[in-house]
Amino acid sequence: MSPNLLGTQEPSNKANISTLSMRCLKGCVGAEVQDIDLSAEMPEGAFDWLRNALDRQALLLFRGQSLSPDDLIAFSRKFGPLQEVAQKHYQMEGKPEIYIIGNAEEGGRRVADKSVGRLWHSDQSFIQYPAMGSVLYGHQCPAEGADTLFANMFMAYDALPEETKQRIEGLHALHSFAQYYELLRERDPSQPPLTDERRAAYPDVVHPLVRKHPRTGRKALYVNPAYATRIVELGEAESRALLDQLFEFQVRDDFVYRHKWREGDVLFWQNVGLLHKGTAFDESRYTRRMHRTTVAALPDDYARSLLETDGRLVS
Ligand SMILES: O=C(O)CCC(=O)C(=O)O
Ligand SMILES: [Fe+2]
Repeated sequence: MSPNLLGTQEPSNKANISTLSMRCLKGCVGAEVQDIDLSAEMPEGAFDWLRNALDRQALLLFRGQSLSPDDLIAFSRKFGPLQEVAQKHYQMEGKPEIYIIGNAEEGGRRVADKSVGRLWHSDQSFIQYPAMGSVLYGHQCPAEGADTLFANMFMAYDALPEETKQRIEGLHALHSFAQYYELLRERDPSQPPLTDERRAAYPDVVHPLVRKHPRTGRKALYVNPAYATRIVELGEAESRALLDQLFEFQVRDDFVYRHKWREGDVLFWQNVGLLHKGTAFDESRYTRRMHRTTVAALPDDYARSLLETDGRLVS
């Protein structure tokens, strides 16, 4: 029996991908994919099936996985080249593709980033060409706390009043790594001040408030409170008011799924259509160790994600 699809009756490793199935997670904010072992070679057709599912569902959950760092890298790489993250400090030794998140220590030294992702955000919206998606693997998970919240921005966009949809089409927000870093330091004073070098490496960038998925064409509300600082076309007060309104709207309960981690869970999300944030846990009682990879966007994806009405030229 093929090791690729647990429970399949297929005699060869060209398992029939119709055995893959999905079930909605809370009102289809995301979906759980069943009967697949991500450490095994993928059966024919499974990659396209998964890619398609990710494009449409924005968040995929796979439970019961057992992934070595190399397995995680190999699985993630099927979806695009992997990127290193800005926080070089917490890359896995010898495997810079893996970013370690949590409070785990090795030899008395903390090797995991414990303050990342605690505000609603879309990964890498502070750079011009944000990554396509991220894969997060629960290697060691606290028995309570440390849930991750996900908000579906396709659903949020669809639910906006028609008048707001019209108002925001054609508007752009400034996204700032420096602002995020300051917010982070307010929460975790052990973070060193932002160096001039890092500030220069991540200058503010501009993204439209509405992007569409580069393959499905579905529109998403693309803004988040961690990085977006102001709307470039509006005056300060108007910009603040609209941002606050959107920030509140976009994380309404209808669009949010709370994931309670079990060891062996893998979550794969795409960044155009999803916001997420981590939550606290009792660090004196529990160890958390998550392994994350970051899948780069294909070169033309950003251009394809702009609305036809967006007047900007993208090189
Ligand atoms: O810690 C978490 O649950 C979320 C971390 C996060 O934001 C990420 O992996 O991109
Ligand atoms: Fe994140």
